Amino acid sequence: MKAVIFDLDGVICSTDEYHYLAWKTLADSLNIPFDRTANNRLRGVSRMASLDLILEQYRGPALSCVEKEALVNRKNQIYRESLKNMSPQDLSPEVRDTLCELRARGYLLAIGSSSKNTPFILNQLGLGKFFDAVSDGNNIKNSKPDPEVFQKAADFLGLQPKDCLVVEDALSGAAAAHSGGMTAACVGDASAQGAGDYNMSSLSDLLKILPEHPE
Ligand code: B16
Ligand code: MG
Repeated sequence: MKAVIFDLDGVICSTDEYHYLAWKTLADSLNIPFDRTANNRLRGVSRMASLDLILEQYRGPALSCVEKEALVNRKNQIYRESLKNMSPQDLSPEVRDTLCELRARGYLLAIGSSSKNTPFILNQLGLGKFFDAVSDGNNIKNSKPDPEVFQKAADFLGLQPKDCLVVEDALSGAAAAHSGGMTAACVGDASAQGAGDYNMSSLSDLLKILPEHPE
């Protein structure tokens, strides 16, 4: 491994909870049952694909594309509101120390996130210029489980997929890594479901998986 490509929401930061709360507000307003278990299906999935998953339980009149667009915009407004107060203090010491140690060992570090809010979140966390490459929802056509976001991250780093370890909390993200020819180390829901080549109890386990020097 020469590089580590990190998912953002649910790996670098806990914005997955803000996604959940924003979708929950929207689902409640449409009388759609939605809970944390249902939310796990949305991890790593694009905004519109997430809405489509939620609408599987919708029993109201058919929605037009314009109405669906308005719904995802509303969700994003609620979500962005919760990001406003994020600061570098929201970066956990474990995440910060793990990133710094991996960099000190000589690994390249990248982001591979489905989120179009990635640049804003990285800036809020004080990580705007930290990563060697950022591939996110703004530079892809196909969201996870398609491997595009990770393949672009590897391209940006000038590396082959086999040189990259992907860190993910989503089943869709682990599947994306595998179909892109990459190894997956998982935390959270994806780890609990055994989706990774490595299923970690927390992010700092990366320091046990990856050798002291890139090979
Ligand atoms: P946005 P990740 C994903 O980010 C989230 O897991 C998923 O819940 C969200 O719908 C998707 O980004 C799009 O996010 O609405 O901010 O563009 O986990 O790939 O970092
Ligand atoms: Mg995630």
